[in-house]
Amino acid sequence: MTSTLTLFVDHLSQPCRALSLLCRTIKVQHHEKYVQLIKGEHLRQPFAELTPFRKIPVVQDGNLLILESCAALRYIADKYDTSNQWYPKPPSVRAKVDEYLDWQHTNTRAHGVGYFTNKVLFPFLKKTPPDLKAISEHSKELDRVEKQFTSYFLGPRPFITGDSPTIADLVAACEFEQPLAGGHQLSPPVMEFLGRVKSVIGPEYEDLHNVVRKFANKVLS
Ligand SMILES: N[C@@H](CCC(=O)N[C@@H](CS)C(=O)NCC(=O)O)C(=O)O
Repeated sequence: MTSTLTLFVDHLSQPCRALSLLCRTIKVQHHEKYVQLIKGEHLRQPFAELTPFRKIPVVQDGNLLILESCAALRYIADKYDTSNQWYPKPPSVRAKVDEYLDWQHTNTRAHGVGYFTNKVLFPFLKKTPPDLKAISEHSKELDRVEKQFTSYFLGPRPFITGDSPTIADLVAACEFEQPLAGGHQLSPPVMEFLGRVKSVIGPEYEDLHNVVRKFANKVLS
């Protein structure tokens, strides 16, 4: 089968890493086109004509264009993961995957990005000192998110729906790695969870996360 699946990504971005890791793990043939955020390439042609939102990731599959990462993860797993592991078909299992994917936008994502942006990205882009008040507020919220993630979403299970990770776990891991790269101390259960996701994905997990870790280290040093 000739694949026309194309991801427009920058691995500094956590949803972009989740998409690349999914495609590489399920070994679907695809192209990754890099759109460098810190150079502002997402705001200029040729990328900008693809999306009115001017954000990455963008996924193109033939004539289909998907501008939201969770929709794209669901689509790719549904269409290309022949094992059905990453977006399981049973409605009751799928509901738990979707529940986390909906929750994380205003929880894990909002506060992980808030922490990273105020601590690393804005000081780099705007050459301003880090906003300590904002960082501390996001850090506090992340503590709450980590507790709720561990007690409710994981419970006694290694992954959100049981013994194998799904796209919900992949998204959770990639989002938690962002504030971790910026220096936020994650709780031991969340660190153990990241270790479990990493051991399923293999070396690609470290390769892609090293992009954001190296960038953060450079800005913070
Ligand atoms: N809801 C969107 C959010 C996408 C998003 O915020 N992307 C960020 C990178 S993680 C971006 O492109 N930011 C560039 C900007 O806001 O100028 C998704 O999950 O796909």
